[in-house]
Amino acid sequence: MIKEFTMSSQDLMHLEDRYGAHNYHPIPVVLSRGKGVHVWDVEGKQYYDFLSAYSAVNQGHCHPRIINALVEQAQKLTLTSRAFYNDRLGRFEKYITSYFGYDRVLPMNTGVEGGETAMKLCRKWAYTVKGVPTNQAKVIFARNNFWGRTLAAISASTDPSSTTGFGPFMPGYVIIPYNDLAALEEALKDPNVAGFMIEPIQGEAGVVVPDEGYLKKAYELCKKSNVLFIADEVQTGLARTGKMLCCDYEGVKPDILVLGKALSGGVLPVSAVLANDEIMLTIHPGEHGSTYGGNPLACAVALEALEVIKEENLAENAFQLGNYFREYMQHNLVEKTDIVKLVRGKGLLNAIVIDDEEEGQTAWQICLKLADNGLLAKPTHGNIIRFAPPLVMTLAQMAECCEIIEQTITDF
Ligand code: IF1
Repeated sequence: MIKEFTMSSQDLMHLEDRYGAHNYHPIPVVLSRGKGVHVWDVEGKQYYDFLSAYSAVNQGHCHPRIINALVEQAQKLTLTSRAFYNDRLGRFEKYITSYFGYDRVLPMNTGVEGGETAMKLCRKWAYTVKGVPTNQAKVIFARNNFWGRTLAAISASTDPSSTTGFGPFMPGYVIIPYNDLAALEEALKDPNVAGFMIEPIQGEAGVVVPDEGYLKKAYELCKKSNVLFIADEVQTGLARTGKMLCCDYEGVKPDILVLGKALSGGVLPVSAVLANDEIMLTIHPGEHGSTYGGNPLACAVALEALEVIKEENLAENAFQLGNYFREYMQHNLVEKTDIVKLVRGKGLLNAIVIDDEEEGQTAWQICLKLADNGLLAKPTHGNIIRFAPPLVMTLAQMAECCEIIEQTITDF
């Protein structure tokens, strides 16, 4: 252990600035501890966490059961690679496939690896099952999608900050407007389309909720054209939106389901792609994988993280508290101030849209004031502030946080 000497937030921010890549612009808060819905900075100031590491700590920071699973397994066996079997993977595979109702799972690490895996499965299925001519498969995405930072992921992006300076891009992509069934119907006329990958709610785009029935209709259009419906539930999944999966609101069962983030309760990167045999078995030994994919530590942690979601009824809690949050914001900010234009979301994935001329400045300033007032949130896309606390929050805590948000914004 390197000899620890106390460093201030300023010192630590300077270290990151001097020695780290400048690929982020964080809120100037330096965190050193987390527990449940709270995090503390190095000076000991307590905050409510309303970002939840972008929905990776749905179970709350350092959930005791998940940490115990981590520590216990870490003292036995952490990584074997898939060159050998291990005694955690099969148990995890059985558990998660019955948990979501699929034949099989392909375990990976980050959310974007889950998306890449879904893309490879979709293309492989197109060539070997659907009969699309080799290297002609196309995948449809919605404008303003976000599924990660790899070259395949940003090739689907319509956000210049994700794409500028990183070309050339992956071919075989079709981009249509989100929440537009006519555009989807038109795009599906191409017989070489293999899949449609969609976020049930667009997170990064600013918590954009599609019309009621969009997912169901989109799924049906895909089935009519023998195209795979791929749900990217990396951010919306695992109880975040008030159901176990956001697709559950419309009874849609994706052909390929991508999970990540809270799959490990924010303890280490774990992602997973679920599908039935016809799709999953198109990939054969040696055709896909990853050093850490399905490692025993990840499996032990993810199994516990999934159990916690069910046993603590996190979806139901998110559903109830989400209604409280949106009603409170609607009555006390949208209807009473001209600074908050609207509130939107499902469960505990919500955002408010700030009416600000100087693009994004006000939202940023509000988030700095929220931090001063003990609540952490961060703007996405300039004038939108996402509010997504851990799903273990109590109603009393939510009420307190709504007052903090209201007070901070009305003081503006
Ligand atoms: C960062 C955004 C959110 C995702 C969906 C796949 C991934 C993500 C729907 C890839 C990741 C993260 C990335 C993180 C911030 C956060 C984010 F602002 F970047 F876009 F949540 F909205 N599908 N989203 O949201 O998962 O590879 O990151 O594990 O700092 O880049 P990943």
